[in-house]
Amino acid sequence: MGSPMVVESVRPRVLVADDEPQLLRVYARTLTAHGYDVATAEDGPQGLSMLQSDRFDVVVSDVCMPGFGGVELLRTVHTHDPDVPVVLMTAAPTVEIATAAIDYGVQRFLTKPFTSDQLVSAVARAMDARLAATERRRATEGVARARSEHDRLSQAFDAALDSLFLVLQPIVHTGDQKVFGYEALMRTREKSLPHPGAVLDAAERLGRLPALGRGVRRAAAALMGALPADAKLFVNLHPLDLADDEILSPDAPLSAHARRVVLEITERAALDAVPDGPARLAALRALGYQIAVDDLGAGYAALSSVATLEPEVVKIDMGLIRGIEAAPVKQKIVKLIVTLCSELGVAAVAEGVETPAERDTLVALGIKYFQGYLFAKPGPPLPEVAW
Ligand code: G
Ligand code: MN
Repeated sequence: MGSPMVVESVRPRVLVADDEPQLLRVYARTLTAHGYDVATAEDGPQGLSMLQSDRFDVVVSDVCMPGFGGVELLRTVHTHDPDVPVVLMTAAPTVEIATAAIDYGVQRFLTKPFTSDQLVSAVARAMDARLAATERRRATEGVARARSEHDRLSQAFDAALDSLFLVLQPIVHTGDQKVFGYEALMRTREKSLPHPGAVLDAAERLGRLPALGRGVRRAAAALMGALPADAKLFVNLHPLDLADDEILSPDAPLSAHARRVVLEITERAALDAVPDGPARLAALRALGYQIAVDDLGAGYAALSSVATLEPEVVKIDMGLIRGIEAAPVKQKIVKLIVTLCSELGVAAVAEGVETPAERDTLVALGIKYFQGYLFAKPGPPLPEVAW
């Protein structure tokens, strides 16, 4: 019959137990010639100790042997390895043997005398069963593992949602030194999701972005009363939040404050992924929201998002800001953005400004709106601004 399958590139291991040495030698030679790695035992106890110290893919055992025979071996082998198939050889199959064998899960019987083809065929089929059982076990374990990981992440995400709060970072206008608005930044007390990126990742993997977006917008609405009346609140939006009908509902908590809210959108997942993106954007504007392109210059958010979103505000990514006083190319790019924005009547905000040298260079390039640690770190209550 067919040649044996190979498990993970090693030869399948077969244990053969029989108390007749000549027969044992014939079986071993036959199976070795068919590619098996064969070990032999001359009685039950020897076979058992080999099973305890080694791992086999198939066991072939005589039923009647001194000490104890194949049926006892069968009973113990499955306590070590439930997947190992056992082929029993017997000259005279009795009802007792057959019943015991079925109780303990025998793979098949070989009635002595049998041909070497019959032996090889029985072992090959046992091997197939072995592989199938292993496959099934792995699949079951894989599913269980994935399920428990999913459960753990889901619990962490619930805890993050329950403990979600927003900190505020001012966006300042250099000309009149007024606070133009505050960006609301998501924080949670869930330690296993230590930053907003981790919470967003979890939401994406769990398919729960809408819950997160709603949580953020509800928290943002609750903050409005604490803000100075002329300050805007900048709220980060995942592009897929646009696909959530809640955001367009006039009854949603944030809708009542829409005229004071700027929604920041990063083109992280392309906006094209949202069905009727442009119509939904228009609906947001009809509610009173303004739109900002977030992280402009950070790889993904290409200038084309300015064309797609027609924003009221553009936020220049801190990658372009960092060390700009000594980076002529960054200066040219920022200058280009400033020119573009002034022609379009869009407010350009420099994000992540950390040093006076960065600020002064940006002022010279025509930037009027600033956000960054130099001015204020995010925090509750309303952070004081250093000018
Ligand atoms: O992607 P977005 O622009 O929304 O992210 C703003 C993030 O940048 C927040 O996590 C905020 O804490 C951080 N941030 C704000 N100001 C500064 C800054 O001056 N320097 C640095 N390194 N990070 C900042
Ligand atoms: Mn932002």
